[in-house]
Amino acid sequence: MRKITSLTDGWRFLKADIPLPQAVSYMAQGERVSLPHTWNAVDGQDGGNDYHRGRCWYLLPQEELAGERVFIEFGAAAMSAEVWYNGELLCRHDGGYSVFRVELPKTRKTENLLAVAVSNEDNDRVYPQKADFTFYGGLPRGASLIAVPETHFELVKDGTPGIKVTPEVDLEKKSALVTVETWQNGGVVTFFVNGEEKSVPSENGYARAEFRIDNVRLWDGVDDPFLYTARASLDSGDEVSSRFGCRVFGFDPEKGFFLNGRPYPLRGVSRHGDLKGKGNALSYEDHERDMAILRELGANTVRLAHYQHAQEFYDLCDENGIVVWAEIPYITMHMENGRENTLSQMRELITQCYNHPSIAVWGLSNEITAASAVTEDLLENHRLLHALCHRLDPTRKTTMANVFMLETDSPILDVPDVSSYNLYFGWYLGELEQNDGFFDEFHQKYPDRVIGFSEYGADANPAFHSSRPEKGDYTEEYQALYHEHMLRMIESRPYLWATHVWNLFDFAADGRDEGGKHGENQKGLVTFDRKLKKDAFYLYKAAWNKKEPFVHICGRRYVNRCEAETEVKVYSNREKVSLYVDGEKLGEQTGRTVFTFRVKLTGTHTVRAVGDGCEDSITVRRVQTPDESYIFNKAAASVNNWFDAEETDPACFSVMDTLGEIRANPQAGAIVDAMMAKGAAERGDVAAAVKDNPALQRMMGRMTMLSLLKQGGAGEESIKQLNRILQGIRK
Ligand code: GCB
Repeated sequence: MRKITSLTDGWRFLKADIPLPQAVSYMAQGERVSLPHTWNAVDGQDGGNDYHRGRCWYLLPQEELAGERVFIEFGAAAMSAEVWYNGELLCRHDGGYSVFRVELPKTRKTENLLAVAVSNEDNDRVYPQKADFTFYGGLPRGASLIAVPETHFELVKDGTPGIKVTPEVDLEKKSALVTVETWQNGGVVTFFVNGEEKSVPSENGYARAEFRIDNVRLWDGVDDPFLYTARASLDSGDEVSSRFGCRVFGFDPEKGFFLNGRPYPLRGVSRHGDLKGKGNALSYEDHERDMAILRELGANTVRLAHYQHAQEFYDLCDENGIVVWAEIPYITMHMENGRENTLSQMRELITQCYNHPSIAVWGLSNEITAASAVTEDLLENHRLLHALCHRLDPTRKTTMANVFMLETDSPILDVPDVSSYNLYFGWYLGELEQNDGFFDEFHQKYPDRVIGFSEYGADANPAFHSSRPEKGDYTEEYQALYHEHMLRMIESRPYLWATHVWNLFDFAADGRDEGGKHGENQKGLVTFDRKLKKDAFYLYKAAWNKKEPFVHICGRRYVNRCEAETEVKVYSNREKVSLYVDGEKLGEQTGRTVFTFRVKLTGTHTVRAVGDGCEDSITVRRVQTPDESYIFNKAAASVNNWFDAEETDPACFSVMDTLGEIRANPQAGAIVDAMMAKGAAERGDVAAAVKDNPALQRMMGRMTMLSLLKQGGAGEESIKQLNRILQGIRK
């Protein structure tokens, strides 16, 4: 029998990079902590990019342990760890998101001391080192002791669960051939699958058995995520088990993703595994709540970014039929000294997660060319990762999330089995329609390539509102409008094998200070504390959740409005929506997902939307002056007040023309180029990178001069001045 004891309480924590003997002598002064724990729960979420990145100690006195062989398991140690026992170094581990185990010495005393040095210091070897999310340090996924008999299943190698289950499904015959493999140090292994049992002697530490399941019940996505269990036991009494699911995933460049032989477009979100006030030290209840929100949204896929997540969450994905993109934190910047770490993190990810039926793809990297050139070293690193994935797991495909400015003919696109891009047109840069154009062009140019949309999103602080929402204003309304466009664009491109909103939840990005918040990326559809669902959440719910009838009126936090007539938008999964103002019916609409009404404002009004079996209501109020508390970027918002496009002469150039159109005219082009060169000189290297990047140049060419200027933070005078000059040049 295996005895597992969770090491939750009794730890002492020392936030000090000192040698072990000193740590031991200061132990009594250490902070009492329980696991899971991170030392960045507060400073990693409050902005300033000043959270503690260093080496700290966790110490745990232990009484004598029972059991012939005892191993310690860490759910994760972020980012690098040394495990010491009674002054002896047992192991080092690099990579802050994977499980690892080490055996304790057989000579244990009546009083023992477990000491773990954990470090999230920066270095050039262990990923991640450059990304916007907070690199929490600590022991965020707990630790436990595992006592096993002398003959036992493997525990140490790459954090293996000791059992590997491979179902091969024959959809026509409705059967599955299930191969179960185990690793152990001897004995006879008895395998149990679906009521059948087979005994096999261990040979060279390995055993395997095959089972046939007729009339197999498939793991069929959100509709019926049926799970079987495989179990293996040794005559010594040690036992391991794993759930598995029988399913077939397929990819087609034209028809997108397939589940069990039928088209099954993957439509969902990404998730970071952290929470306001807790950092990444989450409880099972936290994971469950996240899954409940994902299910309420109606998503059928999740990208678990940008690293290996807690086993509990992959389990929840298995149970809920959510198809997963799993990945390692090989992100933003390639490090020549980091190759070994990418390979070990990938080996651990696959070894530890192989049995989860929900996982469809292994992600090799994310936006790796954002801060690195496509060098031979980077290419080789990707090829090695790709080969490793196929060696460890011939059943799954590899993918990678490319940054928008990566040229589509870059040789790196040849490495993974299926491609994907992160695009933020309509947020950081460019216009919404450029997302559509990008994929249309890609699909046309590479009709044999499977392409997906791994990230898109816009930040919104639910305190900010506008009736004329604009890119960069951080309003809930712009985020909603952005996603309305993206939803339509995705719905009309079924070839996209997967699409993932960035992000389901706001998350900690201690280096960010924007949109009225310190230390948060606010692209979430739900706030960091999970308490508030932004309007855009209900847009996707209306499109994806077919089960729970609802109507949602947008703008419930946008109470005070200046206009005499306002737009009231309703998101619903019903076909017909009626709107009532102060109890009187204003109108009824038949449609899909988005229903828009015009409502006259005179005073304070109650607006109620009613669909078949559901209703919602909000209050809006007419005010004389704009409510300043709704406006984040007051300077940018004011551009709307003084720039009137109607006043420009369309026969001449203006800031309303795109950079490309202006550049096509030598005179106008020279003026704009001179102006941009001046800006470039002031901004330094960023602009130089843009200059050398033809993809970026093309994208900028499609943007209007006005939007470029606004994004560059140009003021009223300079915009007006350039407009006056351009108006003097006939087209
Ligand atoms: C990206 C990154 C992601 C960031 C996101 C953003 O492309 O992959 O890690 O959080 O952009 O919000 O800027």
